[in-house]
Amino acid sequence: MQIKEITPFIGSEMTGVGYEDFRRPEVVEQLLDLVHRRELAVVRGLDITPGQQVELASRIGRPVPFLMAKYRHPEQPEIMISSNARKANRPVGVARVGNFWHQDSSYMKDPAPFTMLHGVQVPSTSGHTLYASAIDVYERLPQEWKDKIAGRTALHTVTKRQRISAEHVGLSIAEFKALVAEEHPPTEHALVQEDPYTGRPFLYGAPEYLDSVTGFDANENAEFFALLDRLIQDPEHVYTHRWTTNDLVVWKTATTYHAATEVEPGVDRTVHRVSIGRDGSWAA
Ligand SMILES: O=C(O)CCC(=O)C(=O)O
Ligand SMILES: [Fe+2]
Repeated sequence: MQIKEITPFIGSEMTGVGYEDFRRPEVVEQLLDLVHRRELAVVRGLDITPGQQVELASRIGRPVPFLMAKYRHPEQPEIMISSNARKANRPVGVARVGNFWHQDSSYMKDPAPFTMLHGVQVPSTSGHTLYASAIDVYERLPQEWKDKIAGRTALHTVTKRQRISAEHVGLSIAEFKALVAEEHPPTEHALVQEDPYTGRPFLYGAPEYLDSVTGFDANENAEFFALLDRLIQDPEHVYTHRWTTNDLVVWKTATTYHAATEVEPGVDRTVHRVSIGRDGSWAA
C-alpha cells in the first residue's frame, strides 16, 4: 500500500489497497486518520459492489439513507445515485448534485460528518470535483477579518439553492420561498470552529449556503462573501479531482469546501454517494 499527499493544503491518496484489506480494522483506521488529518482521502482503483461500499461506510459511521426514495440505489437504500444518465428516458439518479461551492448540508443543524463517493462511470475530461480546505481558507483570511468575525455566528440557508420541482407547480415565487423556509428553517452555526481531531480552526460557511453573518450589515455581508469566494476558489489552493473508474473519495463535510463541475454534453457520469452519520464509536 502507498500513501501520498496530493497537495500541501488538502488530500491524501491511497493506492494498492483492495476491499479485502479494508476488512482489517487498522486499514479502516488508517483511512479515517487520513480523512481527519488531510480533510479528504482518495483510494484509487477500489473495485467494490454497492453492498461493499455500504459495508465500508458502516465501519466509518452510520450510513444515512437518502431522503428521496426514488433516487436510492434499488438494492442499497443508503446509496444515493448521483447521475446525469437516463434509462428508458427516465433519470437514473439525481443530476447536478453540488455544482456550486459548499460544505455538505451546512444548512442543517447537525450535518453528517463524512461523505463518500464511489466513481462508477466517470469521464476523464469533465465532471471533475474541486476541493478546498476550510482550515486553509481560515488561515488565509486577513487578520482584520479574523478579528471582525471572531466569536460570531452565521445563518445558513438552503433557499439560494433550492430548485423548483413538481411539488411546487402552481406556487407563486413568494409561496415557494415560504415553503422552503418552513421545510428548512435557517440554521445558526459558529463561523469559526475548531476541528475536534486536529484542534485546528476552520471557517464554517460557504456563501451559497449563507444568509448572513450575525451582526453584519448588508455591505459587510457582501464584502465578506466576496472575500470568501475569492479565498475558496483561489486556483493555487484548489485541488481538482480528476476521476478515474473505481475511485473512492471520502471527505470531512465540515472542513471541506467542494464543487462538482459540468459534464460535457452527451457523456454520462454516475457516482454512488453515501452520507455517513455519527455513530457511537466516532462521535466527535
Ligand atoms: O459529484 C460530485 O462531483 C460531488 C457532488 C457533491 O457535492 C456531493 O456529492 O456532495
Ligand atoms: Fe457536496
